[in-house]
Amino acid sequence: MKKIAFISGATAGIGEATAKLLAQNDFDIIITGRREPRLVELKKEIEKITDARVQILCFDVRSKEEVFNAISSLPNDFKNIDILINNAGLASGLGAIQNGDIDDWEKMIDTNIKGLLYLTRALTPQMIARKSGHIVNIGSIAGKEVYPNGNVYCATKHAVDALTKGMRIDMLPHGIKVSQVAPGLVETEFSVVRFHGDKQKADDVYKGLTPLYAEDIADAVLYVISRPSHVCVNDMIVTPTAQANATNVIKI
Ligand code: NDP
Ligand code: 8X3
Repeated sequence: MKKIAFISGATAGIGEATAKLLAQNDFDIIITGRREPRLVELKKEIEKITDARVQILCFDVRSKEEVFNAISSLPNDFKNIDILINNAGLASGLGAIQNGDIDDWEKMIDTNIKGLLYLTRALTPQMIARKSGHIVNIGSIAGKEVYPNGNVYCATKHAVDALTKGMRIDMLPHGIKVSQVAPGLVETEFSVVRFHGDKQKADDVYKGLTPLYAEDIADAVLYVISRPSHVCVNDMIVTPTAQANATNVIKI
């Protein structure tokens, strides 16, 4: 029987690439996000090229009611989730704290921290009951270091870093692995979202370097979840070769 992977934020970027790669590597998948048409398209595309079973759940991770209702609506043959990939997240805005937009702050805190917590709370009891499971949190280089104007986004990713460590301790007696993959610059819809739809500003972030692509992080996730049962990758920081840390990037 195939393992079941639950991927939050599969309508774009890292989540979408991870869904495709896992489906091609013998996982059944649950794909989630707010944009239902994209989930429907992705399911069709994956079912055309693999024999994976694909289940769609459309909800907003910021709403605990939506999260818990979505999980309890899963059909019986999708209820035993082996792998939770907490990927849904965003940056909204980039600016000094004194000029910060409080709505942007709340969006990031509610999505990146509270959404991850709701999903983890909803899905760990069945993992504990089966004494098996793996949680992979998508953190960031911004969860390891702070960069100018990154303030609240960096804080949310530092929270993901801390939660990953805390969750690993809590899950230890239950035989459940907890890992983090922490990427540097990945060219996805991330910067378009950060700059509220300003495509030009978003493109400038990656201009002059070869960034990571979503597929590179999907590959890292697949590596993390396909280790033997006695091996747990705790943390994996992945940057483009042109990036040494959160602030040192070589552009041509
Ligand atoms: P994208 O914008 O391409 O994808 C973000 C995904 O998150 C979408 O599927 C989106 O789905 C989902 N999402 C956002 N908000 C919500 C919400 N409220 N409810 C449900 N789903 C939501 O960005 P990335 O693929 O780059 O980002 C994925 C993760 O990787 C994020 O956690 C991000 O912080 C992290 N990351 C990204 C880096 C980068 O440089 N790109 C580097 C380091 C980490 P929808 O809008 O349909 O709901
Ligand atoms: C996304 C990477 O450096 O743009 O988490 O914040 S960065």
